[in-house]
Amino acid sequence: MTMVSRAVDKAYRDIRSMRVRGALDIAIYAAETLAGVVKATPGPTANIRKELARAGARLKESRPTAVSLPNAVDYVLYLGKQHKKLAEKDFRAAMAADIKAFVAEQKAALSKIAEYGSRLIKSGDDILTHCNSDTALQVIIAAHKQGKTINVVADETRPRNQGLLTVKALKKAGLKPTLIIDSACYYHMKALEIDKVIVGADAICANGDVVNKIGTAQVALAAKSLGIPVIVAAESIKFSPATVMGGLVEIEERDPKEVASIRGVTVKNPAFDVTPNEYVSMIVTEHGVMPPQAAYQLLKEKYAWEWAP
Ligand code: RI2
Repeated sequence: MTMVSRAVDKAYRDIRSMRVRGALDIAIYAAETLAGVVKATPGPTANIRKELARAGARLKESRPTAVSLPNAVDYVLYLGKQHKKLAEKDFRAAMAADIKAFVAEQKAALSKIAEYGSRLIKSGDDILTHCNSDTALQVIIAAHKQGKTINVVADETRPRNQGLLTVKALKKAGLKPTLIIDSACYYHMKALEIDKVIVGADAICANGDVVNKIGTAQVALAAKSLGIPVIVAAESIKFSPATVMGGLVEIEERDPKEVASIRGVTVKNPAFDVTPNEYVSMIVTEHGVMPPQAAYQLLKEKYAWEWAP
């Protein structure tokens, strides 16, 4: 194994094992891994591009659902195509600068979403969140930093209990979160008079349907029945250009052992579900707050490079 393929293999395993997780973080990690490929692969330019394509394909295979991952990889490969006429040294420099700019753009998107999303939160709000979305958390933390009093309820999010990461992060930020079991969502929505549900996303489809951690659709359904708005916080890197062409987002099926191991019992463990757009009140992106039905428009504007000949 070469040094390059060892680094790509490590990134593949880090994402697959969820050592690095969260839709935005895996996109950034993939882009930075590809920057490393550009730096370490011997020239000429055509050879670096060949290695990039190989590494990109491998990284895309690590997890199937969060569309931010293939979007980041495809963008880096597109950059490679844009710079293909450059000689080796210039190619490396241009790619390094462009990938760095891409990563900075993703981080700036997160800050913008925190700013826009925080304006939707009022002092005194009771908020429920599901799983562990850094983007949703940054919205809540930004509102907290503005001095608003917020009560946050996080559900456990079985089977990997990522709600625990959420309450720890909120506690660290100075909030006093409440942890509940997944099946107590509806109960607490009523009992605590939840004002808003705020979640992240792994993929947003062209029609505004939201793919997020398993259980999100149930939470949204319960919220809808109680008239509670569901706010999705997601960078445009999580919008799926493939769905414009009729593609479907693959739902990751994880090891049943994460749930239980009982001889003779079939255990199913899908990691994500699809919340239909009618259960989503709004999506907060770095381009502003929009209804889910505007996803198509954002995709057409933002992903023109995907369809470029
Ligand atoms: P951020 C996560 O997936 C969760 O489903 C979370 O809601 C979503 O990605 C977005 O995460 P996983 O990697 O990018 O935990 O907002 O399976 O952090």
